[in-house]
Amino acid sequence: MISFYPTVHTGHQPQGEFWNSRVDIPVEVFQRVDLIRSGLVQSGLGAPEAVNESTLNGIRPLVESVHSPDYLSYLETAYGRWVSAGGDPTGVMPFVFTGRKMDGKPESPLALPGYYAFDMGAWILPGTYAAAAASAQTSVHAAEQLCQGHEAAYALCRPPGHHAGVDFYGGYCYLNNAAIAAEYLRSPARGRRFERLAILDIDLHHGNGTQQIFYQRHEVLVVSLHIDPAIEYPFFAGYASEIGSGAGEGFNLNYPLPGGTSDEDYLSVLDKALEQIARYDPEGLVVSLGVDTFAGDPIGKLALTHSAYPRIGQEIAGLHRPTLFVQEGGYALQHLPDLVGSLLASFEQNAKSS
Ligand code: Q9C
Ligand code: ZN
Repeated sequence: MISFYPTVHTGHQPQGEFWNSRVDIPVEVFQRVDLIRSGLVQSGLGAPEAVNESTLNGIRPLVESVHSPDYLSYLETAYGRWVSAGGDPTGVMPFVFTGRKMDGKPESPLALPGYYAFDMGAWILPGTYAAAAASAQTSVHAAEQLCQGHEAAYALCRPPGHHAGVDFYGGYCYLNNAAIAAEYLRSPARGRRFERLAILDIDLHHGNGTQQIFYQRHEVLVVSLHIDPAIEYPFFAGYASEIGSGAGEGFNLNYPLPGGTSDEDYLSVLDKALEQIARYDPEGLVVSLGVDTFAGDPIGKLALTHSAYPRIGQEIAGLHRPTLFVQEGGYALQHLPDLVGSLLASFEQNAKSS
């Protein structure tokens, strides 16, 4: 399977994440990229191609069809403004929040993170914007391959994207790579077009950013399987009652899962989700591929075993749609090569043989 990875991402290495009254050791580490790269090779998928861009040059209008220009220029300038205003060089992070309780828009660079971030876990460092831009470029390179006639492609994105919305960030995510790729597929610079699209999000966590971006639209069906937000991050979105609104009503489907969900239970819910996607009959599919559903994941609470992942790949292949895989989470470092590699290899095998 043709695949791509970003080279400019190691300048983004937050030293921590606020969680439960502590600063936790980060799990979204730069080593994830090289580990997954080796998994692709070991699984016989071939080595991914390097993406060397570190700006949004060439894709800015596309990215602005997902994120607001105001938000993008904030991300780009946040670290410099923070430090000039006396912010601690450890990283840009919010400590007073807007939202349901207050909705002013401050100008202080020390307050702005609380306007754009919804949690204290996605710090902004000097290299964060370049890394996020490189990650978005990676997803676009992979999407291009579908427009040029490939049946599948994989974007090894880091940082991940599905928690980032039109003008907010959080959950290790700054730019929504899957949403950007989806917009590219819907109106490519050249080649085949995929106007009716489905996004299937199988990361452990609910993709609240992706949900928000497409909530009022029916041309992109968003379907997500994730741990019940009543018990796990992101807590404030991902409930089954969130079905889309306006023209998008009925085009957002959430499947919250109980803690400890097993392979069999997960696969039967995935089956239902795929049936819904088949009914929608999209021209193409974008998979937000997180493998933090694995039992051994350090922050996960589902109980999938290794053998679930090839089965997931096989089930997705059964849709018979041009498919773009975009990497999201997954933090069990020693297992990442196998989890990602086996899912993609099984997808490829089953897509060919049927
Ligand atoms: N101590 C993604 O998987 N914090 N984001 C978990 C860790 C937030 C996950 C607690 C998890 C965000 C892309
Ligand atoms: Zn996740």
